[in-house]
Amino acid sequence: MKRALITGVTGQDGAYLSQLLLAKGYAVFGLLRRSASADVIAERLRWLGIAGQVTLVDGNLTDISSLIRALNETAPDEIYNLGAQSFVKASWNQPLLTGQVTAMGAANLLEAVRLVRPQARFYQASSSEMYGLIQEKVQSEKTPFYPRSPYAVAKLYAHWLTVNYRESFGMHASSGILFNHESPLRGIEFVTRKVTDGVARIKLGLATELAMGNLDATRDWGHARDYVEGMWRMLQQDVADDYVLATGRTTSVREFCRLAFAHAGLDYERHVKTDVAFLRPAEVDVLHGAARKAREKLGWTPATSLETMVAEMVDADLARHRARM
Ligand code: NDP
Ligand code: GDR
Repeated sequence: MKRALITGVTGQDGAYLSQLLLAKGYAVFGLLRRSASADVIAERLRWLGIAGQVTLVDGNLTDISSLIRALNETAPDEIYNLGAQSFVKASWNQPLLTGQVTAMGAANLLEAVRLVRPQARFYQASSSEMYGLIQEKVQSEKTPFYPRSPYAVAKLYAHWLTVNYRESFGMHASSGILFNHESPLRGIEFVTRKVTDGVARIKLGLATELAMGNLDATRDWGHARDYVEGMWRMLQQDVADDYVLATGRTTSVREFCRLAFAHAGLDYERHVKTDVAFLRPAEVDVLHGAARKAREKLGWTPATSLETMVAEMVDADLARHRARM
């Protein structure tokens, strides 16, 4: 039985990745940072019905001693570093924390792995945000980076350190440059989930308006369930490498709103307002990925269309709100 350790196990991707690895017969361990709200800790794992099957290990990416202890305790064959301060907008208000967790956290983990579990395979959750002010119309592994937020700068450090540990120490360390991926388990502050939750509240008469930021930004949105499959495939290769995962379709926030409201029989133009509070000091206007390498080398293609995902997310938020009424 293979053993996997996931940092960020309580997040969106951690939950779907746990589900995938459990279905493949892995023993799954998840790093859990201590919280005062212990009752909501495993909410996403519970939502997928797998909370009891993931063994949670105490630790924090900012504390290398806890990472060394977790690696010794769990003896993983595969390590997935998904833990991060992952909300781009918050990274301007908490740039140092973002650096400590998202950049130095990856350094702590890579170093702990090198010291106590060098034979394990390592996955780093890199991001399309690293392309930022895009240098090519469609972004691939060869596109130069131009990060536009403290978050993206931190991710770029972690990305290059992963490449460097592979090249310096021969570690099986891969970096997945993933474009935005969403699901009903997406954090409520991210745009897609904010919209689908807003649609549900308006549909059920709990609200009338939804205040949004830049509606003209475009993103290449896929489903998290498909993307965790790509992460796993990267670690099954004989040789570690870096891969883009994307759908190859880019859609504006405005169009996402239109689709989500329409799924509930609503007209977004009647409800969506713009509010400068949701604008960012520097915006990433367009992201549009090319996942050709992943398709050719990993046999990976995204299975879920944007329309199917929007419908799943709106329906899940309607069900959540109805259950509370
Ligand atoms: P989430 O924000 O849902 O989850 C982040 C996870 O990191 C949570 O489990 C959180 O724990 C954990 N975490 C935060 N700080 C620490 C810390 N100091 N020590 C240990 N764990 C910590 O992110 P996603 O699941 O959406 O994304 C997973 C990873 O992939 C992230 O690294 C993200 O930056 C990256 N990424 C995501 C993309 C996307 O579109 N979703 C695209 C590209 C990259 P807690 O529950 O305690 O807060
Ligand atoms: P992003 O995701 O910054 O791409 O990072 P987010 O959903 O927060 O924003 C996407 C785009 O939507 C615009 N936008 C709004 N965003 C939010 N959150 N709230 C709003 O009201 C709103 N209105 C418009 C934003 O300006 C932006 O252009 C996500 C995270 O998961 C990262 O961790 C990950 O690395 C990248 O995706 C790939």
